[in-house]
Amino acid sequence: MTGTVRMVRRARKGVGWRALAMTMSLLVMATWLEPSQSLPQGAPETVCDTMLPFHSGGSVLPQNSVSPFSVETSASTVGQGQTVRVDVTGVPEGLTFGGFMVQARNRNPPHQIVGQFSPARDGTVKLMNCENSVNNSATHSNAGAKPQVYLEWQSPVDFLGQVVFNATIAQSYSEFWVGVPSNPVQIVRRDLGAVPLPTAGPQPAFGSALPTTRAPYVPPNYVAPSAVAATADPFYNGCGVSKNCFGFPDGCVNTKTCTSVAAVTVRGDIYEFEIQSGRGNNAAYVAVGLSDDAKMGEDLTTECVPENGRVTMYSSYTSATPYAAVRTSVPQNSARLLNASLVDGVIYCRVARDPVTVVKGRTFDLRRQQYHLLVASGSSLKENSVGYHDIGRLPSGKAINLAEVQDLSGSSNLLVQLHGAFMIAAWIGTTSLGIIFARYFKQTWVGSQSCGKDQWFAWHRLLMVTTWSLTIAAYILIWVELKRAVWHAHSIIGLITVILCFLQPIGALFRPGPNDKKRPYFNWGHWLGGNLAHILGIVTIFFSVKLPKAELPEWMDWILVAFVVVHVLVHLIFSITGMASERHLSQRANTFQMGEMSPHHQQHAMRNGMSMERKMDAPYGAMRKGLLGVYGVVLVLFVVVLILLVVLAPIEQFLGKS
Ligand code: HEM
Ligand SMILES: *[C@@H]1O[C@H](CO)[C@@H](O)[C@H](O)[C@H]1NC(C)=O
Ligand SMILES: *[C@@H]1O[C@H](CO)[C@@H](O)[C@H](O)[C@H]1NC(C)=O
Ligand SMILES: CC(=O)N[C@H]1CO[C@H](CO)[C@@H](O)[C@@H]1O
Repeated sequence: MTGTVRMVRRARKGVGWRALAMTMSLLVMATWLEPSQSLPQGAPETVCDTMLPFHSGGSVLPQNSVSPFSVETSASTVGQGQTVRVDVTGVPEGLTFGGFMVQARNRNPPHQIVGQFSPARDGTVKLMNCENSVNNSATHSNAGAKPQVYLEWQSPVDFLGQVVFNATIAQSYSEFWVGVPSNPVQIVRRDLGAVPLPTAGPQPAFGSALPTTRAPYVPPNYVAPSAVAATADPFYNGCGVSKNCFGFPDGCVNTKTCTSVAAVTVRGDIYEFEIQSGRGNNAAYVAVGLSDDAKMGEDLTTECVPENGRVTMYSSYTSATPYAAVRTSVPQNSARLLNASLVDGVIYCRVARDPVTVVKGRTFDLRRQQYHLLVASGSSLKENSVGYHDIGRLPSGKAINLAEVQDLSGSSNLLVQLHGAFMIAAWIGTTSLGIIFARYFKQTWVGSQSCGKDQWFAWHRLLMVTTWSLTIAAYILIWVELKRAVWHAHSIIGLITVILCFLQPIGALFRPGPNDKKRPYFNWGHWLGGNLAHILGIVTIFFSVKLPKAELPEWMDWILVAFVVVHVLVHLIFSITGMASERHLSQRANTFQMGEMSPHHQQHAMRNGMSMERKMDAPYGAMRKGLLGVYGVVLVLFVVVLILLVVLAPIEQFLGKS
């Protein structure tokens, strides 16, 4: 063999080296392809490892171009110990090759060779023993030109995960490609997903090199290997080409990194749904829904749930209030589970659904109607149902005819997020501060005015006008989003808050003068309305955490509790300093007994908080201002964190849960 290489190398320098090399190529290939001839113990470790045909020291290098040959498998999922057909073919149909070597390797480190090729009945395929295992690599026994080779490979019984068939294919002596990969094949537990060899199309005797005229076998979802990253998840094969794919977070189909993803393939009247949960998010179920409004409720869903070591499929009909997915209302035979697997916590299933299903008198006709796709998954189950979709949920932005393959993006939650953000800014932020100004700062900054009004009043009015505007805007936004009234705790208490808030400034506009007899009624009513609205507003925000649409984390409750604690503490401190300052004031009044005012007059002035207090700040003004400053900063922090939770919802997608 060394001699041959030296001859070739020498010939290379000559003018007619190519012709000579061609003549030699058969001989050289035979050396490589017949390891038993040159090396009685089988191919050396180096060939098993490098898959390079020649010990040429680099004189003939593999081609850098995309291989014109591809390695295709009859299935992308196979049970342990079961058989898959592996085909090596030219991509322009009929392109022939002389030599090849194929082995299946674990797609993940340590990338060991796995499985076993079955011996060919007609002897056209030679099997090799690499890494001390029997028949785990295949090469061919004659170097004659062939358009394709069919191999049969048995998956190992002690392996779960993805394997890739890796091939070296030589078109001629000087032109060969190394590391030509197949699409990954998932090996799953046998009881969960076993894919038989395809029955469609001619079933050639395996292991045989066929005559040039035979059409190559092309799997239904064939994607040229060069178009698929070697590390790609096979779920995404054919997305946007032969199937509609949709998942969350939005845009994840393009990056092949979905937390949950669904795909629909339509072949005539066959509606096939695939769903898959993400790696590492411990889903208890993954579901795909058909919805005509992109909102939760009245959707036909298909759920895949691992139960007792196997994946089971259910159909449900959802309702939004109360949030539920009910199995009893859907005929469970309207869909059939074709395949399923659970590997490393990743749920996968493939389901065929009837084109027409009637649920509670409502017809889901997949041929005639358009639907939003809805993907959801959660980490818990309920009795005879699935738990809340805490891992995530996303409806597609538009309704589609399922048979029409297109790019789908998620529906925007912008209006809900603006509603939540505005309400938080208003009821956690401006209202809290505005109330503090009105209650504790009437005797601070006395004499200094802003726009002809006392400081406290100017601030109170500015903050409350902001609350009012944000609240009305947020209410309009949620109406635009929902286009109808909904009745649950959040919406009912929220509506009362909105009405109270709406009325407050109208009442204030018509308030009686400061010395009017009816003034105390206004003061009392305005105080009650304002504080009631504030309390109800915060309660409403507590209820928003439970809304499916808001997609908020449950621990947001703790941030709200922290806010309430801080707010109550601040009230307490202001009240205590207020009482202290009052005592101080009455002492001062006593020392001025001999002053220009009669004691009676002084007491009267104090009780009314009028003339005297208007002239100068009450004591501890600096402390009040300091506390106000600190509270202002703390409020801004609360508002920013809560708004981020609302705007980035579901926040889990940013916290590494996906
Ligand atoms: C004081 C604060 C809040 C008030 C007064 C309020 C008020 C309301 C009202 C009145 C509705 C019902 C609208 C209708 O019937 O058409 C509603 C719905 C809604 N609100 Fe709020 N809201 C507040 C805070 C929030 C927050 C912080 C969020 C968080 C994102 C939020 C999310 C929602 C959602 C998702 C809905 C629709 C519920 C559904 O789909 O059934 N709200 N809100
Ligand atoms: C390995 O392949 C050879 C033929 O190449 C066959 O005779 C032998 O039985 C196979 N061994 C196993 C364990 O399948
Ligand atoms: C295929 O084998 C070659 C040579 O051993 C190696 O460099 C390459 O990484 C392998 N590719 C895959 C997908 O396993
Ligand atoms: C476990 C399971 O449902 N396996 C199925 C996989 O799909 C083929 C058809 O494509 C069925 O025949 C298997 O029963």
